[in-house]
Amino acid sequence: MRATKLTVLVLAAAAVIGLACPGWASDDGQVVSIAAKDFVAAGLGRKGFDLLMEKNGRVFFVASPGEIAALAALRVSTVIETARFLQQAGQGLSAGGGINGAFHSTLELETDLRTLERDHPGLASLHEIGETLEKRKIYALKISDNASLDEHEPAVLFAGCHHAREWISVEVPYLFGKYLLENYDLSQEVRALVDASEIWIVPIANPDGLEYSIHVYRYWRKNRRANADGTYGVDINRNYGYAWGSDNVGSSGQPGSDVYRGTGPFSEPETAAIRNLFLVHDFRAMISFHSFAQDILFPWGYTTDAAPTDAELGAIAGTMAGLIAGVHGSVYSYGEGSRLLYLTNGDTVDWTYSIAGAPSYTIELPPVDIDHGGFFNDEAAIGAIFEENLPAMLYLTRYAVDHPLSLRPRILPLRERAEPALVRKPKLAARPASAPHR
Ligand code: 0X9
Ligand code: CA
Ligand code: ZN
Repeated sequence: MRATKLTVLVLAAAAVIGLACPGWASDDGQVVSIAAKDFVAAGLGRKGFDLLMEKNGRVFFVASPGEIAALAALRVSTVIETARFLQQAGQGLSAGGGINGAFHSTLELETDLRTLERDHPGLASLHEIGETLEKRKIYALKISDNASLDEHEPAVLFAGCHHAREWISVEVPYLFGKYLLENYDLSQEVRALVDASEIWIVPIANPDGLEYSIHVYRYWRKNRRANADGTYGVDINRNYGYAWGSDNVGSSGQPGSDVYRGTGPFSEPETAAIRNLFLVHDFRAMISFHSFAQDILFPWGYTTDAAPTDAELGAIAGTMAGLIAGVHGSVYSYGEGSRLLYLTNGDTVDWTYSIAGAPSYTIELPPVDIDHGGFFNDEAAIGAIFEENLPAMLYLTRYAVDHPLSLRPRILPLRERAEPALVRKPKLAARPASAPHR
């Protein structure tokens, strides 16, 4: 395994301020920052720099003396940040990961999902639920007793990586699947849950975006749709069919925007794949993992009005937050997405909730803020982040098994269940147009 970014940071910083550090020469590198707009304009996203983070509109990375000289020759204004980073590292900055490091690429995930299926015949079956614009497969791992049979059991969905740069969101659902399979024979609780349900795991909803984030531009968020105006990408978390495009605050009609909603609801293969999966099974709950903020968000996203089952959504979220805090003490806030964070329309959980009131959550994984690494999780922290989410995932699965949605079928008329692309025009929510998007 490669050295974590944090190690690189500390070593680089130590070299600069003259600490004894065997094997590290002072000319090995500096932590530098460049204004994000200059970084993009100069095409630096394609240069393979060892990226660390983006903060306050600046991109931070490690550069060798030769690279610093090359940047100067390009007339890109570059600030040496090494000493400041050493101070922050001492305060627990977590900016690790490597240029994919212990995180999964799409190929690594495919290999690992196939291994899980092979090692657990009868309990795991791997499904290709869609194909992306760049012809990558979108995979769903189904975990159940008699996994190859459709036994019409209550289903739960755990998805990751709607947003390309949120690498930790791949690992938590993947590790949940691995945990269930490896503990089926060891744990009464796991066995009972797996026997009673279908647990569907889609660790990478946006494989094209993830590969772009790994190989070209670490901060890429959207998919890789070639838009009509020459820009790239649709925000997969603004392309679902409920309240799609209901205003220009919760999503954008500008193709170059990071929250571009696409040309129509479910215009993208990634959202269509999740829709087609969700509509043919009895899904009773779901979590879509994102990062970062340590939040548990529930519908609605498109309006600050309370959802029909707001009290139930909040109670489940509160229980999950308590379970998470009980593991390593991490505090995850919870509330309606539109109120706790900002308005979104066309997001995943509004749509899954709209089908029949399935309790649906966006979990924003650690870190809590940009000062603790933003989209960069230390690869050494992957296990702890999974561990703290495990009881919440088990709880939500048990809840789904115990609570059929037929108890409250009136959230949307049935005809809208049958025709998911049908958009009900919600009333516009009053909100300042300045809400920031991450
Ligand atoms: O903006 C998003 O899609 C999610 N946040 S992220 O930083 N991962 O991009 C939040 C979606 C949750 N819904 C609402 N906040 N309404
Ligand atoms: Ca089964
Ligand atoms: Zn996200």
